[in-house]
Amino acid sequence: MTTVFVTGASSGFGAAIARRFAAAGARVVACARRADRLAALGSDVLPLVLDVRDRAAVAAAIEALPPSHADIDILVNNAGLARGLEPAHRADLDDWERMLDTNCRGLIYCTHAVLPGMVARGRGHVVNIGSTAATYPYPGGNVYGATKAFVRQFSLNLRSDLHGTGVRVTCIEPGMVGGTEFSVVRFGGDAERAAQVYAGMEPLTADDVAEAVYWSVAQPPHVNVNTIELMPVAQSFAPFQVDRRPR
Ligand code: NDP
Ligand code: 8X3
Repeated sequence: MTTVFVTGASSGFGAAIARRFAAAGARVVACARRADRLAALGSDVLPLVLDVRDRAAVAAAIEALPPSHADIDILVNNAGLARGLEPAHRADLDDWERMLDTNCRGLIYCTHAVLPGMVARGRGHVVNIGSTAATYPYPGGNVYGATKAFVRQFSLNLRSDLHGTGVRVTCIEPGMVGGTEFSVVRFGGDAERAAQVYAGMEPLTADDVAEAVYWSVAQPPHVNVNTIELMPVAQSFAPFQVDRRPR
């Protein structure tokens, strides 16, 4: 039976990914900070209360997994967040640090703890949740987009390091996804402002992302899906901004 470790599983994509794998018969370890939300995933899932920003706690928690769940086959590094949408010159430095600590440091702590076991077993799959924000800048995206560019480049570099080990790496890069807490968190709990982000358009859903994760993992062992970028049909590209003010 496959063992899957999903970070950020108390909400949004992580909860959908945990449910998707549990429904397919996998053993799932679901990690996040909110225990009550993890418990709601049901008894098929092993809840793990963990703040991925805590380097020592991450190493200790993975070391202390029960033998039934200790050999992680699939690590889904999903825990992450955006804070603020201010231009860089007005942004809150605490917000920037929190994004770096969660989206970059948390992801490398989990990866570092899990990889040696995968390599020793000669199989495994690390799936990192990036974002279209890694590739396409937008006003106010500043550090959030930069953290997701880190996620993409780290994923590609992992592939180089893991060459010949049998361990696969995939980066999933969604555009706008509704129905999660992402925008509420970004706007500091302002649910009304968060709802405006998705007003009048049909975003992707957490289940769409979970399906992309599941599909990438379900490919035969000789296939490595490097990157999947997906967007809602209602989202596409705009031209560059040009400053035409008279000088
Ligand atoms: P949610 O806010 O709904 O979920 C985020 C999850 O991360 C929660 O379960 C939260 O749990 C967990 N989390 C946050 N901080 C920590 C931490 N320090 N330690 C452990 N868990 C943590 O957002 P989404 O599901 O929308 O986002 C999931 C991922 O997808 C993020 O990495 C996000 O950047 C990315 N993404 C989101 C998109 C979107 O449009 N929604 C598009 C592209 C990428 P808890 O608070 O209980 O710890
Ligand atoms: C989340 C998508 O466009 O809000 O990664 O940055 S976006």
